[in-house]
Amino acid sequence: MKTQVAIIGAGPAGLFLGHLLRSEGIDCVVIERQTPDRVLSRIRAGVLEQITVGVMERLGLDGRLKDEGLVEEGFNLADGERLMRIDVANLTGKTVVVYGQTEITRDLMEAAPARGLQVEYGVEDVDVHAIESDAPFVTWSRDGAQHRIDARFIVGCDGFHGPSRKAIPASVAREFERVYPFGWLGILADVPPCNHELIYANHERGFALASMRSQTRSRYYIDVPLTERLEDWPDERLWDELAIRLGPDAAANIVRGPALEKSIAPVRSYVFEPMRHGSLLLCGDAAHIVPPTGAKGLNLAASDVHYAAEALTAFFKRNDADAISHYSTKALARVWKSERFSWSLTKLMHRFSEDGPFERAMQVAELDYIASSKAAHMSIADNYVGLPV
Ligand code: RFL
Ligand code: PHB
Repeated sequence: MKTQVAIIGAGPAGLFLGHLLRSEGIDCVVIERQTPDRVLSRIRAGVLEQITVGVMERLGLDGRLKDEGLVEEGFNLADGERLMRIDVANLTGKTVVVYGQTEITRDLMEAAPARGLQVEYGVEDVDVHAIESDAPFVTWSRDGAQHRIDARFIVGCDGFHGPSRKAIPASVAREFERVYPFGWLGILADVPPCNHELIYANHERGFALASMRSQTRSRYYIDVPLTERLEDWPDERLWDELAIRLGPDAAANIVRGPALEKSIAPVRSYVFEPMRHGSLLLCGDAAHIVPPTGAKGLNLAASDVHYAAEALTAFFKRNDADAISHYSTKALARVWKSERFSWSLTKLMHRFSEDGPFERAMQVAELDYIASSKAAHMSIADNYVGLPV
């Protein structure tokens, strides 16, 4: 098979890119290891910046997002008894939207056939070849049959564990990594949220987050040591812990219900440079991971794809290769800013096992500063709502 762009991975990055390229009349094929049901069963992001909403609008696939998404004008930081509201809308003139990653993926997946976007699910043994040439190709298999896709570019949208990044030679690559000593234990339940805006809480027993998917579906997290197992956390224990960590006001409004999903996600900061080598570009989690504090991961995937689609469009429609050569630098500039924000909010809102009284005093001083400074509120709001692309 021959195409212009071969895309590996049909998560949000791969599907966004496939749709954007098709809307420009560029040929592409997406290949995905999992089945559609498996892709849709992964419960992940929930908070969308303007960039992500904007991509859905541009594709004309924002109907359900507009109807069902919850527009959020602010969010809260809690520290013991204190609750600070960051008035994002008034400070920045912008808002974020609560709409699950699962729903975005479903909207993109369902629109694919009608828009001529070919997605091959259930592929195995994906390998990328000849990325330092102008004729790279991807090989894969399914049900014992071998397949090959010849393309002008390959885009790795295959998440943190995918094969694309590994194809870039170690001699040109740099990796930056911070692994945190805890994971996020999340619960999804069909109960109304305890608050109409998100609450990030730093309690002496640890971190907690109250989030939501809709007026009737809630998403909560706490941090747990990496040694913890899901079996240690029956629903009731998790609800009890959330009630303590989120504080009495939120606890009074928590409605408990059986878990629809419960999982522990590792917390990591990671950046791979460069995000392009030869004819291979990387987008989303394939190139970087942020800790979930601040909700930046999916949104970064959307901004990478925005730059990549722009560069590929310039190449195929105007014969202009400049944007391809600048893709990595442009994308990384925004990636590093989101990495910084996610890391600083993680440091501010979690209790680290290695920290002592000094580090806690630093957290209190920073929270005191935020409480008393409009400039600090502004900076947090500016980052939370999403930096410009
Ligand atoms: P994905 O979603 O991991 O998709 C990659 C796809 O590639 C496929 N794949 C392969 N396909 C073919 N061959 C192979 N060999 C392959 N190997 C892998 C995979 O099956 C998959 O379908 O990466 P993508 O598209 O870059 O999207 C990134 C986002 O998923 C991620 O950044 C966010 O979910 C992070 N994140 C959040 N981001 C936000 O912006 N806001 C949030 O509120 C938010 N909350 C979260 C999160 C991530 C979490 N977890 C579980 C890590 C909350 C959690 C708990
Ligand atoms: C979520 O709703 O899943 C969510 C919200 C905010 C975050 C992370 C995850 O920072």
